[in-house]
Amino acid sequence: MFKKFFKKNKKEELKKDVEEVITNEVEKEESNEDLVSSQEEICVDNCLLEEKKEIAEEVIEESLENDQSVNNVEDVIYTEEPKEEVKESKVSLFDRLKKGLSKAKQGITDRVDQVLKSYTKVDDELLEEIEEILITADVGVDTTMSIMDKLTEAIRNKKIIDPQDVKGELKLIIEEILTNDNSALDVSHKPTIILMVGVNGVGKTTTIGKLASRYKKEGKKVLIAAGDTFRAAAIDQLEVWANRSGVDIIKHQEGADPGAVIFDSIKAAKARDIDLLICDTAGRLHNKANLMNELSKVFKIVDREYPEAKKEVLLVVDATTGQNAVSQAKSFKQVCDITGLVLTKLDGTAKGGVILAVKSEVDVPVKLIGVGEKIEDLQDFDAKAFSEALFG
Ligand SMILES: Nc1nc2c(ncn2[C@@H]2O[C@H](COP(=O)(O)OP(=O)(O)OP(=O)(O)O)[C@@H](O)[C@H]2O)c(=O)[nH]1
Ligand SMILES: [Mg+2]
Repeated sequence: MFKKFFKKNKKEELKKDVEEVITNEVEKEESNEDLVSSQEEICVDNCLLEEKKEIAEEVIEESLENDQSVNNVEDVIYTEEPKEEVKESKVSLFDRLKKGLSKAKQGITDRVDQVLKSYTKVDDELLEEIEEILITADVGVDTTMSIMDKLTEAIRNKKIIDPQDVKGELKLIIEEILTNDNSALDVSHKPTIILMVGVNGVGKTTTIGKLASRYKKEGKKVLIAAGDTFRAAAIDQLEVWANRSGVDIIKHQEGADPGAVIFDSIKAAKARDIDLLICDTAGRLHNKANLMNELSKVFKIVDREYPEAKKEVLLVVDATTGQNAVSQAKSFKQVCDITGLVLTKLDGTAKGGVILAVKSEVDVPVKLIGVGEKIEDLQDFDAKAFSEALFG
């Protein structure tokens, strides 16, 4: 009894020591920012430090369990290296994001850098140039105006006189616009149904394939529904993704009623005790009104037949279409209860600023971003990592 109490106290004490060493390391890392490390390196290093902390805590726990003493926590922290694959996954996710955003970086931050370098003081002319960059990067007029108001205010309040300090402020404002408490795609509820909507060609089917594969790997029972019965080959295309990710698909013939496909899929999901049902929908019908009517019917069926499921309606928009993405989001919002946005093809455009316009003008959180065609190129949206990648 006494021994147990002693062990518990010792464990808490050692964990506190670990926390202290790691916090010091993080602070050291961040204060080095301008000298030796890029933002990217800091972010990666901080992930690794977090990993080191967890490993050290595990080692301490195990040692105490086996009655081995731990005299120096630093020895544990610096000798136990994170596993290679952990290092690899943390590094490559951020690298992928950075690589995927390289065009957007050229279109926004590299241009801002050039402007800031050519000025010796912060004046109206400099601000006008930044405004122009934002507009041409598809940030949208309203959002640009709001960013510029905030930037001017920050410059005034913080008495910024060096053009180089403007970049940091701009980064903070952009991060704030993109931050949303609800940005994580949460599929932990059982069952969850995801309805993927959006006009043709934006990346709905590809995103479904990527998500199915991700959640299957996480051990979930996933089913996909071929709700796009309009476009020839849409069903086959989804089936290819289903086979690739090893999940089942419910499909009807081309031209069938999409409502019936969704109805059958829900029935199958219940019978097979599915965790996650992901439904494809058509991107194009004979006209826009038809498309919206059909979607409304599908939503009614879901509400009626699957009330126990948590519903996620993800609107997919293609970043390369610029301001069109904003108008699409606005019209879909009128008929669908959109719970999140998926912005695809960010890797293919220098005008990545559209993410700001969509987020602030439509007021729906961006939950996922596509930065390439590979499965790993669909990432959970993280405002901080996004702005680090864009500005770093
Ligand atoms: N570069 C890049 N390409 C992407 C991304 N997401 C999707 N694509 C490509 O975009 C094209 C269209 O994708 P689909 O998934 O077929 O689009 P959809 O919305 O299902 O289109 P419809 O079925 O016609 O309504 C494909 O060639 C995809 O490989 C991305 O994040 N980056
Ligand atoms: Mg499709």
